[in-house]
Amino acid sequence: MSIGPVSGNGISFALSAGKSAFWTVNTQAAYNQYVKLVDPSGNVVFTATGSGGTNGTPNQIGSGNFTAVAGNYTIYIGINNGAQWNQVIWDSDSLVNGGTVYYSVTTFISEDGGGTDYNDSVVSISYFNSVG
Ligand SMILES: [Ca+2]
Repeated sequence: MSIGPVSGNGISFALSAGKSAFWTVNTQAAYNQYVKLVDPSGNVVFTATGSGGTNGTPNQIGSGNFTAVAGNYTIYIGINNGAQWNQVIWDSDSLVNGGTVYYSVTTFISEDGGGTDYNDSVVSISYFNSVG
């Protein structure tokens, strides 16, 4: 089972310190989606906004990378610059072989309205265990 549904008004989670994390946000929604990631010190790592993709091909509204630090990150997922918060299902998972973690990803999917299909935005934050 995954976590949620929970409000997108601030979800706390941790990343492995020192990893080079890369993120993407995709939408499949008519409403203007809003995603903001805040680091443990309160600095905004990224903000992504946009709509589209309702034809079935998700619309990527942001991507990038950052170096993860220790502590809890907070992600906000909603619409219209945070005027309303989406319902979010999320989880972290790793690809492991022989007891070694090679790759980890935390994924958040959200629902922005009265639907129940959690297909309005998806955020992926992932990293290889090794750099280089
Ligand atoms: Ca939906």
